[in-house]
Amino acid sequence: MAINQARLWRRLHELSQFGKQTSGGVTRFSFTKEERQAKDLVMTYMKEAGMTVREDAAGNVIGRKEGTKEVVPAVLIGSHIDSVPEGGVFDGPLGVLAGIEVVQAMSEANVETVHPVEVIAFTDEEGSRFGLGMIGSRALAGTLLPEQLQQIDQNGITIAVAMQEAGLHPNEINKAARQPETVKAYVELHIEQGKVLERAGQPAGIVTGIAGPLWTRWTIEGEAGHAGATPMNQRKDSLMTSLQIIQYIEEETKKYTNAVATVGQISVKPGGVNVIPGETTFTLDLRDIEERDRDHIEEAITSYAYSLCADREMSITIEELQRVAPAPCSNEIRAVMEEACRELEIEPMSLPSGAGHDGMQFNDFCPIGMVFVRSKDGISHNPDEWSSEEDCGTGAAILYETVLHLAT
Ligand code: HGY
Ligand code: MN
Ligand code: MN
Ligand code: MN
Repeated sequence: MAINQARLWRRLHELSQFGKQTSGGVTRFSFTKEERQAKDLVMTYMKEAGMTVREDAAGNVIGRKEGTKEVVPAVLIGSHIDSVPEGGVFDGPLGVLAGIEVVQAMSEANVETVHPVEVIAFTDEEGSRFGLGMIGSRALAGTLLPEQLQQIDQNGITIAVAMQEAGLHPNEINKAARQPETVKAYVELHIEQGKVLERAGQPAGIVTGIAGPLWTRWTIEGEAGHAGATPMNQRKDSLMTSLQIIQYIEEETKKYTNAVATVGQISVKPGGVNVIPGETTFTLDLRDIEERDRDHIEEAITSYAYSLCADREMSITIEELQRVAPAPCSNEIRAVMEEACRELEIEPMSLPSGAGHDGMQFNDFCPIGMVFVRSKDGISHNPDEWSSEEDCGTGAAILYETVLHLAT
């Protein structure tokens, strides 16, 4: 196998040092010192793989290996190196480092491709800091809206200011946009982050489509009051009302096979033990492979929430943070990946992705394909996230065969 599995494994753990927490998890948000250090190390690896390296106007780190033909579209291999808070070692970096490994293995085997091959570490795929994910892939695909750069982090810093502080020029971010004719295909290797492959005893699988995330922030405003002196029927308790809404969200979502709903953040004001919460804010991450099912759930929970707040004389605002359409993977690339699996004597297995990925931004831009490798106990976004060295090597080998086929 052309892939140097040990080198891939070593680099995965070298990269994880930046943002490493005492828990063993990784916290590496976009436009921070630790992300800069991680980007610099990725650039070093890209150079070792013989690629020319640049950073575009969105902060995407891009390595490029030329093809034998000049003006032909490139095959892009991408993923991300930013993380969630206390995330794992593999979510994102596996895809970037496996892409570099594919190119390095080709160079070392003197394999030439007709099409150029590019490896991209996209800026801020997770959205952990600003609530807007996939900033780098949106910029490259030309789907980023200028007003989205005004989204703020928990300290009130906008994406634009954070970019400036990182030495980037947000008002020039449109320069990161690529023309569709310069891209032949986009492929990504990623950990599954679920239990499907593990339960099937499969090291790797081929993604059929990517569920679309809808992120919203809900603010319920009631009335702060004395916890002891206010009878239950005279309260405007924003937290109790929020909990009713959240309960309804769970019940409604469970009616749909592939739908998932997560309230990841919640906060109350003023936050005193003996004070009825006057204001409650929570986030909702709602996803489905089928956009119309996600829409049905959104309609149902929104109308329920508005009528409950009206009954209780409370106000409610729902702010949309990001709405990404579900993305189907290309049948042609899936067939290439299935062939690659067979060449590696792996029974091809297909599965949907509940997690979002940068490839979604290329939905209307170019054909996309994704390979998953098995996640131990399905754990991810957690310090215990784990995939074996062998499975990472297998995923990289499938990626190698796929890129070789697409770029030749
Ligand atoms: O949220 C997600 O699905 C991905 O981890 N960004
Ligand atoms: Mn993730
Ligand atoms: Mn990821
Ligand atoms: Mn991804």
